[in-house]
Amino acid sequence: MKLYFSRNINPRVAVAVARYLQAPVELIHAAPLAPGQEERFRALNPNLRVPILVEGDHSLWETDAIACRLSQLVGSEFWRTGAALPEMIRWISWGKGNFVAACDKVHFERVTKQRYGLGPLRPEIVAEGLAEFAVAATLLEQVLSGREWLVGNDISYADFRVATVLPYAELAGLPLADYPHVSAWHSRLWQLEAWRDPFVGLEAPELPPVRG
Ligand SMILES: N[C@@H](CCC(=O)N[C@@H](CS)C(=O)NCC(=O)O)C(=O)O
Repeated sequence: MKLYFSRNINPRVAVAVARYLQAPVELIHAAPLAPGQEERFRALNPNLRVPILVEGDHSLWETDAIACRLSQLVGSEFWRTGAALPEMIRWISWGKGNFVAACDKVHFERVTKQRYGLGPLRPEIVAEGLAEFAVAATLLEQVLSGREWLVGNDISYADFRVATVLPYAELAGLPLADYPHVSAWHSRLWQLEAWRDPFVGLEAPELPPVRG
């Protein structure tokens, strides 16, 4: 089984899941948008994005689906299967539309665009993202003041998913320190090598530097 990844934010989550679960996958760096790669990767993912999990002649894309499959493969409750499943889906869904979306809006302007030369930073979009970050982080701060993890008493995929952009928080200038419970939660995640350094030992070129 092969998991194609790059060092960008979504594949980072998928690799972290694979490592955390010690899933039996071969981790292979890929760049589906690079010249000459399109034809090969379009067959695996018509969106030309990573991560992609290839199992026999079946390819699965979307980080959440891959996390679900890997957890299923190793028989873990990291992806909840019982009564807590709706709760986990709630956080994945909220994260995508709110906290991760806000982080990503700022990260895209300040980091992704500057890495790949995708045009000048738009200050009004950064301001909008920071305002949305404040709203979402305030909610998260309240929730995490009463517990260590988002779902029940143990870590779940929801923690990885909601934290998608946080490894790049400093680079993106996200004011995480203003939210001590959110910071403490991310510090707990950071204690896991799989989250802190998912790419350790892998052959994978560094991302282009952030310019400007
Ligand atoms: N919704 C998809 C998004 C996948 C995506 O946008 N992947 C980006 C990285 S974050 C990508 O493949 N970019 C090209 C690359 O990294 O080479 C998911 O959750 O997996």
